[in-house]
Amino acid sequence: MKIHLSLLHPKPAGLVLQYGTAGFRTTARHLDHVMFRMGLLAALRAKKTMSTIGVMVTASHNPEEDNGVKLIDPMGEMVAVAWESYATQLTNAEQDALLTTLKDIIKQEAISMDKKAMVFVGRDTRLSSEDLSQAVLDGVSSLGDHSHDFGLVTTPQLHYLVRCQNTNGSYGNASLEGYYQKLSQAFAVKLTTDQSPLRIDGANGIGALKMREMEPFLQQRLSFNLYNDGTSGRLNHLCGADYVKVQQRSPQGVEMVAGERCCSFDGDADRIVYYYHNPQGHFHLLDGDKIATLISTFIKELLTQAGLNLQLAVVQTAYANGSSTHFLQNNMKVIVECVKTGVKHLHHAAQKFDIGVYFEANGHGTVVFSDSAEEQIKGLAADPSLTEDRKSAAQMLEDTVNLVNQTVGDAISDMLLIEAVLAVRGLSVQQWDKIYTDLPNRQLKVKVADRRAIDTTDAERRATSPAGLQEAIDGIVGKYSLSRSFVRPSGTEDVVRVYAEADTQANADCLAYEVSLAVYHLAGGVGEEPKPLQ
Ligand code: 16G
Ligand code: MG
Repeated sequence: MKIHLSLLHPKPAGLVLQYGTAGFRTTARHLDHVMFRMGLLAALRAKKTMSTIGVMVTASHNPEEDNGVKLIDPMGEMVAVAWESYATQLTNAEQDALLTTLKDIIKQEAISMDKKAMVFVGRDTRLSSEDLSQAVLDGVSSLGDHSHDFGLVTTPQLHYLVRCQNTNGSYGNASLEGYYQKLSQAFAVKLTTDQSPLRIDGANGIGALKMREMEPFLQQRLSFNLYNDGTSGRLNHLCGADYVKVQQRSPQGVEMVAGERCCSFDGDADRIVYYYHNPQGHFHLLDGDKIATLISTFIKELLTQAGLNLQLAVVQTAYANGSSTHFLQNNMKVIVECVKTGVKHLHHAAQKFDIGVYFEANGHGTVVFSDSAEEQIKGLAADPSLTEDRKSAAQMLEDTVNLVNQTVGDAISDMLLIEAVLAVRGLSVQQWDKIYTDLPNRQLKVKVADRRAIDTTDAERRATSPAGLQEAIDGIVGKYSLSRSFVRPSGTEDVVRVYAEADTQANADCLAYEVSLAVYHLAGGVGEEPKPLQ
């Protein structure tokens, strides 16, 4: 290894960072050495798996000044959990211990160093991303390995490219053109003429750029207007999926017209939420739960129509609105599974089924098909003996398989699928919204001295420590109707998160406040005591 190259990307002594729920994420100033070292680690992972590995430089919905990095495994999924700790070790090794740490990993994983590895690198539109991705490339080349710099891409595009490369093109062509072609061909629907143009908030990020790039491939099959396209506004500032979801309001820079549907991407385009204003100007959000319901209902109906007996499940987290879970289980009769927060948990749970639809309420999600489900769908779509009805359902299922980015949640692909479902079913955004009514809910955060004081079980729905906290929450929840509340330590911020839902907004607010207070008192709250919401 040309270890001297690491001196060009020195680690600030004493700085300690943790590979969090979705990789490293912090102020861009602290990330140069991290990127170099993730280049090293990606090359090792590529040697170990004898496949191409991806490194995406992005801090998603965080402010412009931050940055981060995500590692992508051979099939386009997030890097294996066991390697997250190597990432942390390598990042935190002081300069003089870097080589030893690297050698330890090589030994522990019995990596043969003689074969050349390939690493794909991509980045978002942040100012810092160009230099930081150069640091990744330097890391790869210091081990004598090869890299391909895709430059500006969305996170899901890089996931797609990695999977294409490792499946010899059977998933698609490993180029951006291949991505646009695959998706636009699958988006074969003729949109009904009464659909107004979709308003897309690009969060002033990479998603906007890539929508522009995709436009010619869609050949006017989707009529859309792009806002916050990065030409003037700041990345994620008062716009984007996270802002819209958390603030429960439309982003700045988007002209809202009553009844017309809008959607927002996040800063690296792996999340999407929809929304509209009703005639009174009230904001209505269609989050990941609404999206999961729309997509799973569509797939379930197609399976029935096609006469295919495949097991369909929806995977959610504790944040899923209780109404959505109730609707899916009781009305749609689909299997619903609840897992811990974080895309990797949802993705793995979804892979256990023939067809797994997973979404976090925040708008990150996709559909995964087992190999056998894909084969059955493709076989049926090509069967000449089918009745028209079954044939059309089978073909629509086949288009769905090709339209979704099965590697990870993808705002562009999700948007096209949603638009296709709305068009095929002739649904307006209001009709989609009415499939079920969300329970009013509230999310709060509480600062505590050490958030590790909180331990949870049952997919984060119950707290096992500190002692007495769960009993306190149960007592408070019991005072409200249709109520539910849970607390969990954040994986991305130094806070404890509180979620509450109840029959009315006022009750959800009171419940969230009371539970916050219990956390504050029982889990070592610091700073000001939580205050009631007005
Ligand atoms: C990360 C996760 C997201 C999760 C969020 C929770 C990925 C790619 N992203 O952004 O899925 O919802 O963390 O944040 O896994 P929290 O732990 O701070 O609540
Ligand atoms: Mg994101």
